Amino acid sequence: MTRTLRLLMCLLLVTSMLVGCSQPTSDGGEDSTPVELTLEQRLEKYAELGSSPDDNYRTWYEVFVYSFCDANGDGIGDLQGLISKLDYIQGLGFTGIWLMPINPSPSYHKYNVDDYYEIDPAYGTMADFEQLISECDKRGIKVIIDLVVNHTGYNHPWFQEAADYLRFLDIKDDPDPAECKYVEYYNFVKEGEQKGEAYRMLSGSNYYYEGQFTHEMPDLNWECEAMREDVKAVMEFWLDKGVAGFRVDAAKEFYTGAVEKNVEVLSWLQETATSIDPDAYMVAEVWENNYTLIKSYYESGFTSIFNYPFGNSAGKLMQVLNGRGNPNMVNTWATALQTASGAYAQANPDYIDAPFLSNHDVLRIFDNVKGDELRVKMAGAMNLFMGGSAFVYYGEEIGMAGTGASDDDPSKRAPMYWNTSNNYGMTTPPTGCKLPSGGYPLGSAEEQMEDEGSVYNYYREAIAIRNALPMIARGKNTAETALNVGCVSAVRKTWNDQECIILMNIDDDAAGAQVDLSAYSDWSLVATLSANGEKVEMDGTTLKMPAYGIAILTPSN
Ligand SMILES: [Ca+2]
Ligand SMILES: [Ca+2]
Repeated sequence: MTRTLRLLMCLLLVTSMLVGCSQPTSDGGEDSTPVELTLEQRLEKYAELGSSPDDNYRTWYEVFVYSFCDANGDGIGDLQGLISKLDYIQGLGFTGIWLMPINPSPSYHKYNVDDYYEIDPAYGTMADFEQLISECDKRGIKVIIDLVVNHTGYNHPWFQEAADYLRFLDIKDDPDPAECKYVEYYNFVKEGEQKGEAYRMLSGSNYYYEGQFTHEMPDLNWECEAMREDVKAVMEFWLDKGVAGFRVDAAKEFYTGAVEKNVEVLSWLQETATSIDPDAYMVAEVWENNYTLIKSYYESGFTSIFNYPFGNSAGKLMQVLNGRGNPNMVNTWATALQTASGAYAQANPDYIDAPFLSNHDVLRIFDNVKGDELRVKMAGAMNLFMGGSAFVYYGEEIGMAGTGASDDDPSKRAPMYWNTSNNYGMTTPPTGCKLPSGGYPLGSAEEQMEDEGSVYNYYREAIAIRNALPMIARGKNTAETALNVGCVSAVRKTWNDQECIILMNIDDDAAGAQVDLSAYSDWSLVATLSANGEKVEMDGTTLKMPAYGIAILTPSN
């Protein structure tokens, strides 16, 4: 069969399917026996359904380079390894990559930066980074990098110069920034002076310095204008290299315990970034579980703040998902989404939500749902359909197992499970990392790519739907309470003149998931997503959803 003929037949199939599922009020006519589409045909269908603008509402993939893919065989992931996996990332539909720190650092995680202008030699060279950006450009993928400026590394020349200066300073003299400007870059206090919490002794001196996280991470002083100018120069450097923006680390700790001052720093970072590149995308880590606090931080005008109140093991998403079978819990999903996103928009009308399920600091989704594949998938779709710029932590798209109860950081940053043979590309676990005692029940990336029912392919389809219907990411969320039936939760998304309604059966049972759509006769079923392979179907005016089934309606033309 020629390629053209195959394409034509595929188009015919797609067209017949689109007709077949276009009317929720089907009365059993000629379309009552819909043609079953393969995954590839469904993806084709979604690609034709619509597309998303090239803006900052993207689907981001968080990569820990160390554990992602090793190209040169030394066991440590590197930029060339990442480049070799760009087709994989693009194949899933991602349009953005967030790189955890790539600057030189003595630690495996690299959150203690010793040089903001270089690439850690274990990861590669600046030429590798430039190649990465150019390869991403070809694939429509933007790259943001971690901007770690609550603190530097202990070995950073700014800190070392300041430390040496203080060590040789006569005990009766006060530090003079004219002699060493870096003494103002950090928060030093003299022995005997009042100091806050988390101050650490500077060896060989009479001084202490603030180090909120560890002694290897001295906190920067945001009162210091010269320090801010240096941070601006760092941002200029990387935006000039072609990064699309920054993920701002530990924004709650710029001034620990002082929200208003942190908000001011975020405003400054946002304004500085957009003064360099008007399209720069900024997302901040503010680890607060209360949405009203996140709202306070949005008053900075910052574009995106990770939605901790919904993500993470304690977040709303996990509460609702693990409250399955309990309509009272499930029915809070849509209203909570409406309330939180409404509050964020009130604080910053231009905000872009930044939902996530997990990241390098928290347990993997597999652990949070005790390895239940259906809930791994459902969590993925709930995250991707919340709206905003959705973030996916590497390995989440294959439901990679973590170590369960083990709460240490290295175990949350385990090698990406590419294949069962543990050879090409697989990295060596960081020191202290415990691998899952039960192995990887959902399989490797390679295995899952061959299986239409895998978590991997579920993610592909969910992201394809998200990309096809731009109002999913960009729309205002409203609870469609009339359709909150049993454990079905319904959210309406409104963006310009486009709308959709997303219905989710957040339950491991199909019995309660029959939704009467007779009042929605001018809406059409345009997309469905099944976690267990059973179909989401219209039966007359009744929408029937399997366990963890999802249906999306748009107004009929
Ligand atoms: Ca390597
Ligand atoms: Ca700080």
